[in-house]
Amino acid sequence: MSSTEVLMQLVINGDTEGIVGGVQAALEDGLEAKIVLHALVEAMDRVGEEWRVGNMFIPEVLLSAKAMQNGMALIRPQLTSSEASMRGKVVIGTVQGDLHDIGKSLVGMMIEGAGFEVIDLGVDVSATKFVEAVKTLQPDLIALSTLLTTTLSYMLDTINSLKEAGLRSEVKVIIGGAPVTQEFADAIGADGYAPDGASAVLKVRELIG
Ligand code: B1M
Repeated sequence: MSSTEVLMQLVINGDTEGIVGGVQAALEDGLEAKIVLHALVEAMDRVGEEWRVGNMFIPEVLLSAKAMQNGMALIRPQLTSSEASMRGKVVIGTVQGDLHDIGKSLVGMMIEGAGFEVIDLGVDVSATKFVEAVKTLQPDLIALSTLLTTTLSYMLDTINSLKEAGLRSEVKVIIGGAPVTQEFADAIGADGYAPDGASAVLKVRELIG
């Protein structure tokens, strides 16, 4: 098995401890952090598919998610250290009702790696919390993530709450996550949409870079 296949297998098996040694060994062997990241993301996609067809269950998916996070923690320094000078401030969070953490954290990490200061509000972040964060932290941009179709409406709520607080013109808003589309972003008046981390970096640069 190649080292990326080993990493994928560790995530799929939910081996939360083994992944630490696996990623360390891969990095020591000279594998680039972005290749490691690619393997982790691909493994999580595989987990999603197995879950969708009923071959995996939530406790197993959670272990895989934890393994993925443990692996990501090790490559974080390489992904974020390249351009340390801060080009602008970004607040990121997963919207209310949604507990999915991985994609949002990954996108935040990539934006940070591109030289922006990133403040991660976590998951299940209400519109009120985003508004508070805009008031107190004064970011240039907020980045909203969701993976559930049922929580898409909270993206609109957040934008409406910013308008009601008179803050909409103070901050750019980008949105992303599996069910999000450019059409949806246009419909709710977001400044941008990005399908993945790399596009999110480009969008942030375009809007505030
Ligand atoms: Co959830 N879940 N889940 N889940 N889960 C999905 C999203 C789902 C597609 C699975 C499925 O049915 N096939 C489905 C959503 C269906 C829908 O609404 N359309 C689903 C569901 C239904 C649920 C529950 C409702 C299940 C239940 O309880 N019945 C429940 C909801 C809980 C809640 O949030 N209130 C639930 C729970 C969970 C777990 C807790 C078990 C776990 C999350 C653990 C954690 O995050 N700590 C989990 C997981 C792991 C998944 C899957 C398997 C993987 C998600 C993931 O981490 N992917 C997922 C199926 C899948 O996606 N294949 C699924 C890896 C990650 C790197 O990709 O998050 O897509 P992703 O992020 C990408 C892009 O989307 C984008 O860039 C990222 C990098 O490329 N992106 C952005 C994300 N945010 C962005 C923001 C941006 C720009 C781009 O700018 C701001």
